[in-house]
Amino acid sequence: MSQVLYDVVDGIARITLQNPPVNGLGFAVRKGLVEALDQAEGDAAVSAIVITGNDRAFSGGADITEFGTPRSGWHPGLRTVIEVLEQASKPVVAAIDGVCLGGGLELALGTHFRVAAAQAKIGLPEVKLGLLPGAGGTQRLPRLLGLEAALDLIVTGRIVKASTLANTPLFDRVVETPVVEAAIEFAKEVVRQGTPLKRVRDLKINQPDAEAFLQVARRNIAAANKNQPAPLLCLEAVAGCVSLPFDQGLVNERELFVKLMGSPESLALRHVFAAERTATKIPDIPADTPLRDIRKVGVIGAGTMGGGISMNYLNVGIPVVLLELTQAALDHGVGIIRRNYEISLKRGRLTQAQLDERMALLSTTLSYEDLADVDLVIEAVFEDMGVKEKVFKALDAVIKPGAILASNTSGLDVDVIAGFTKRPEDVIGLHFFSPANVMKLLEIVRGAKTAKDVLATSIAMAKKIGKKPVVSGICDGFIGNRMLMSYRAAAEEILMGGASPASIDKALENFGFAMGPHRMGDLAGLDISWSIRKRRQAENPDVDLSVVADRLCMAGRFGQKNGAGWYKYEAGSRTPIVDPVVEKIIEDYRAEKGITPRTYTDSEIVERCVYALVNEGARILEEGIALRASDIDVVYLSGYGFPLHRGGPMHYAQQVGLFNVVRAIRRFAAQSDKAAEFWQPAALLQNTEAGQALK
Ligand code: 3H9
Repeated sequence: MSQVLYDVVDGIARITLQNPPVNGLGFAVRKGLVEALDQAEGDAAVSAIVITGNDRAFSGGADITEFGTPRSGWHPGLRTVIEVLEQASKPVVAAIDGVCLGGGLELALGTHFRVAAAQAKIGLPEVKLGLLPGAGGTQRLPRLLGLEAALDLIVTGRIVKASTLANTPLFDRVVETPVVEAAIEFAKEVVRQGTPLKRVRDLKINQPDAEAFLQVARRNIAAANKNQPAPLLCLEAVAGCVSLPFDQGLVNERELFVKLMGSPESLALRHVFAAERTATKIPDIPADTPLRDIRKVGVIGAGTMGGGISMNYLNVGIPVVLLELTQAALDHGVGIIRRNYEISLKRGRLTQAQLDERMALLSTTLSYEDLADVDLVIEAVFEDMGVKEKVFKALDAVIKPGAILASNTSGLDVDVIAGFTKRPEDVIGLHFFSPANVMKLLEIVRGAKTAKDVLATSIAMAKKIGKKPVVSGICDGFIGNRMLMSYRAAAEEILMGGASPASIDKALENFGFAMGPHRMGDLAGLDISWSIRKRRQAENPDVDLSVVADRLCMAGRFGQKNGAGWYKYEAGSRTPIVDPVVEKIIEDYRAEKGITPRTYTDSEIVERCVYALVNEGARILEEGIALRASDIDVVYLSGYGFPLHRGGPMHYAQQVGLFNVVRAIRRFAAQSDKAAEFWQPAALLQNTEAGQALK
């Protein structure tokens, strides 16, 4: 089927892009567009041309799936297409609805006139893929919006509604009516009135203080984007529209685009884009699996987690019934939800009407009976199997058939939990991360008996509430927390070997982690992992789990919450201060174990911690707990602060080379007997041949 349709309506040639899902500008579209333009130019009966897509997409930009393949270089390239339409002798009008992004917007900037639906989504988001607009966007958009507004859109990649740009020269009309009809009417008007063709390249940028403005912007952008080259190169490309003639500005833009296309940062971001979308596809679940209807949600537990979970559903207009054991706990939980919304209100992210609407969707109860009609219930109570048993038995007794019963457990066996009900096929794990209304990751834990439509519905629902879902099998800690345990164990080994908490944190923060493990531990609360370790030790008394962190907890140091953990904190401050008391605890512990401390370089610290993640990730893959290496990357990027520009631990390992990773792991194993088992390289890492992708 042709990806570009051509027909003529009342003397106006209509060229319609038809390349689902989002009219990516792949080779067939580019070629089809030029052929259609040539046809229209050669047809004496055609007086003007309208280019359009559909209500989902005018175009989502260059076809990302072509990147890195020969097709991306096949002629005509996008810049040629844009040149052909800009030079057309007949008026060309873009009729824009749905998304008009990246190369899609650049295409529209090459037309002589633009008519947009008010709801259309406009932007140049290339920067989010580590790129810059490479088909004239950095030269044309500033000529229409001015330097400042254009630079902001290009550097942030922000997507805005066409209605917000209605009074700018970007659009000739912004309409509420069907956009193609409006554009055809507009084209006829242009022909009737003999309106001269407007070529954006001919416009002048009138900004006398441009150099000074760019200088300030350059400093700010460089400071805010230490690990990403794209934002600064976006600025350099835009700067060309002030300092260079149009065609040279295009050449400069092209050179910078090519440079970014080959950068490891862009490779990583493009990997993440694909990984997040692939994670929602489950091999044995067809895309057209009928979903269960979720109109009302129940949440058990009004603590921080239950409150945060509730907000996700309230935010998208789904009523929530919150259940607690006491009225006081309910009042407290509802108070926190309201306060969170009030903070958003103060920051201008929410209107009073939206706040009222969301709070009106929230109801509370002390009785399970009131959950009878919910379609999804999520339990967020204490992590104890006995407590879960009580909750799930109670739910099983009252909830209507066909409802989904979910546990927010962060590590307990979902199959055991499902076994507390007579409907294990309806049970699933929905592991939210704290704060649950903010954090994007949602681990969806598939039990042995979880029904396919329960899983499909959970994934669809996750997307609806703005989460990044990743499906995990059952094991202690699922994907993320299990990897975190290995990461922490590696950090502990370094700590015991002689490094300080602050030096470990610094090395990992320089690598790009949002926070080193000790600062992170203090933020999360050391008592939480202590209680998990105690549970593990009780389950398996032979395992020696004693770690320095236990000593801190025994000394009453639980982290930021009580002003002392790995660091100390002054009242009301979150700034970590190195504490000699902690140094003494560590030194005593090393002495007890007969360890002579040594020094660690930053790169050894990073290698040990990151390769521990990679090794555990590979085991998780081998065991089938994660479906794909890229799923593991999504987990660690969106839930654990792994540096985005490195694409996740598994992507990073492949960039370093699995051979090199395995070699380093073997070196660590050789350094002590105790370490040998921990540092046994996963078979998958050893067996994946050079150059092959981890799957
Ligand atoms: C560029 O334009 C370079 C130029 O400046 C210079 C060139 C010389 N191509 O996100 P969704 C697929 S760089 C191909 O789930 P949503 C996506 O993979 C590009 N496919 O839906 C998914 O496939 P699947 C600049 C694309 O409604 C499906 O569409 N453009 C493209 O939540 C649905 O996607 C961008 O950076 C594409 N360009 O969001 C825009 N885009 O169903 C990137 C999407 O098989 N895209 N797909 O999983 C987006 O931001 C979002 O996908 C969009 C839709 C807002 C469009």
